[in-house]
Amino acid sequence: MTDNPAKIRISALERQSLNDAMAHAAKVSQARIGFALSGLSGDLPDAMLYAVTGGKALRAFLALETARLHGINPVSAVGAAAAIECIHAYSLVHDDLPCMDDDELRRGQPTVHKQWDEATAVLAGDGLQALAFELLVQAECAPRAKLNLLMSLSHAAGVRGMVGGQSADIAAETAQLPLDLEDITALQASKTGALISWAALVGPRMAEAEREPLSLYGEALGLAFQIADDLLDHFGDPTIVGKAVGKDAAAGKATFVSLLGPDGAKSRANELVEQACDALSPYGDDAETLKEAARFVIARNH
Ligand code: GRG
Repeated sequence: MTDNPAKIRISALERQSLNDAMAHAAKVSQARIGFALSGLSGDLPDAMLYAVTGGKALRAFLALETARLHGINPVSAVGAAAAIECIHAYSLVHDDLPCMDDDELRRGQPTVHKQWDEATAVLAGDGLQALAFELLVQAECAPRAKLNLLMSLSHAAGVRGMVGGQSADIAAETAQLPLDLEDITALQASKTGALISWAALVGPRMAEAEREPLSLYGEALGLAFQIADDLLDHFGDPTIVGKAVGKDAAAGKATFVSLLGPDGAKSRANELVEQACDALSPYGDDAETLKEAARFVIARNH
């Protein structure tokens, strides 16, 4: 995990299959984080590395693939891919804590506070959040593009995005608010959609290009992803999903499945995937791997 990703061979700007592109995104983003932590030892860096290992690396893939679509040198985009995986991993570590979802399993492994302790989990999340911005500062792009990436990531991760959405979710659950479809859509767009949308905009932001097509793609993808997550919580096998399931229904939470029913949720997810794929038409055949990713997001079993 301490390889310098600049030395990892990254294929030129050719399109790869989704499987290969996601495996590659996981490898180079983890290597970049490992390199940033090299020379450190102890529970904290170990817990940070543990937290960024074993996921699908969907967000890193989106960052690298949209950068490829815009002709960005892959080595230049690795910092952004690693940054978004750090923010995502921190959110999962904190979400699993006893004061939030109180989960013991994540990606089929003990959660960070179970493997170490709560203090280490809080600090590993904090360390990953700070590291994300360090990695982004080191990304290779024009100063104005970098400022845009930094500002938009702080919006996506913060009170206007993921943290704000998580807070609204907890408040609604605590007060047993009867959320409707519009409320849930807005809440999830912040809680899970904002990071996915940010990742999908890495390419046009680095290239200072038109953002509209990938903005539409990211929004539809983020919502489809959340509906699929609700369906996995409803129907999924915990040994395959890698975490506890059935928690939303047990807590009486309003979700896309409780509001639309399982069949309604599946057809809404299918519509969103179609919308996401349509948004990519300006990119032609070169966007086929991003289309595959949209179809994967609702077909996945973990
Ligand atoms: C605690 C600040 C803070 C925020 C938490 C995103 C979030 C907000 C909590 C995660 C809760 C959760 C499981 C939401 C469902 C969507 C989601 C982020 C699923 C996990 O993402 P994947 O499937 O994970 O991309 P992997 O393991 O593949 O990286």
